[in-house]
Amino acid sequence: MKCRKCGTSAVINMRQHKLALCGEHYVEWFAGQTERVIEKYKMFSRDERILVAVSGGKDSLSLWDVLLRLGYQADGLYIGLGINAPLPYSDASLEMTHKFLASDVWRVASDESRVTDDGDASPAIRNSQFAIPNFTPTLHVVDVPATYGKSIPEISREKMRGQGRPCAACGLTKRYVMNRLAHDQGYTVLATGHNLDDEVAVLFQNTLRWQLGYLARQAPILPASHEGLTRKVKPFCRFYERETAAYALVRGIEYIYDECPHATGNQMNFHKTLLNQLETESPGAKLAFYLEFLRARGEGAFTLYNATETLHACEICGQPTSAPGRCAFCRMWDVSRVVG
Ligand code: Q46
Ligand code: ZN
Ligand code: ZN
Repeated sequence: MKCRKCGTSAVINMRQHKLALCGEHYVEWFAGQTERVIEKYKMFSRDERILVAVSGGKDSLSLWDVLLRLGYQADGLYIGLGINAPLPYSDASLEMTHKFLASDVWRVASDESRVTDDGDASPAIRNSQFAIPNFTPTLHVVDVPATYGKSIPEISREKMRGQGRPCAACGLTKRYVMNRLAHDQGYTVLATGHNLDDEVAVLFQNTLRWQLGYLARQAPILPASHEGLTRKVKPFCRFYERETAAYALVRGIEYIYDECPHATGNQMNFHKTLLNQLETESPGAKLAFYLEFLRARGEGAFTLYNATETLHACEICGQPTSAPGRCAFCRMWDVSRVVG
């Protein structure tokens, strides 16, 4: 397979786009596509400070890398969940994140990092030059056990949430910490590395149960609906997982391959397997499912279910919450005064 642009050997063939590219042109195409998505959904501008949620995995580290190369002021947030059994997952993923920051891979040099209208990267991106001169990203680390006294598996066991899986406690804690830090540190936007496979699996799950409220809120951009909340964006929502993995590989980004041990056997992974079978039979099916959903959503198919709820300030931490009193986070963690 040859690169469509230069005829050298291709590193990836994207059947749904009928496009094969070599490493150099793939990295360029990937940055151009990311920029297009950011602009199409009006996610953020170069004047804003962006907080990228990083986990040490391929998606979040690739996202941080590409945003820096595109000239965005992107800092990182790593949340230590204290998941270190049976594998030292949290320790290893923090180490990968530090390694990325210490490496020079993200250090692009240029005073110009624009992507041209046809989606091609500027010569600056091609040459990997500094996107923002002298910009050094900050990594914020919030260690949950050190801050709140217990690891995620411990609090989950104690509160008996999530039928033996710590994911419910984990999701609630991560959402809270991200939002709180973004707000306290003055970030207007929080970017996550969710890829197309993630988004389609969630869409499939919500469709199977016709959870219309969830469908109404599933979007590449979720505006800050309330003071104290941050705009949430997913610039990789149109990339297949293999595309973000290929980007990390070509860019030489080291990342943690292991999934969180609690992800094994969960429903999301089962749905991903089903959807992969569909994709094999019909290349592009996942992308079409997602884009057609966004079209229907954009045409108002779920407007009825998009009610904006009245939020109250949590009496402990001040974060917005649906019911008066303590928010779900402060209740779960038995917080009686502001910590962190
Ligand atoms: S980290 Fe947390 Fe995931 Fe692990 S405990 Fe579950 S939710 S699986 S993305
Ligand atoms: Zn090429
Ligand atoms: Zn609270």
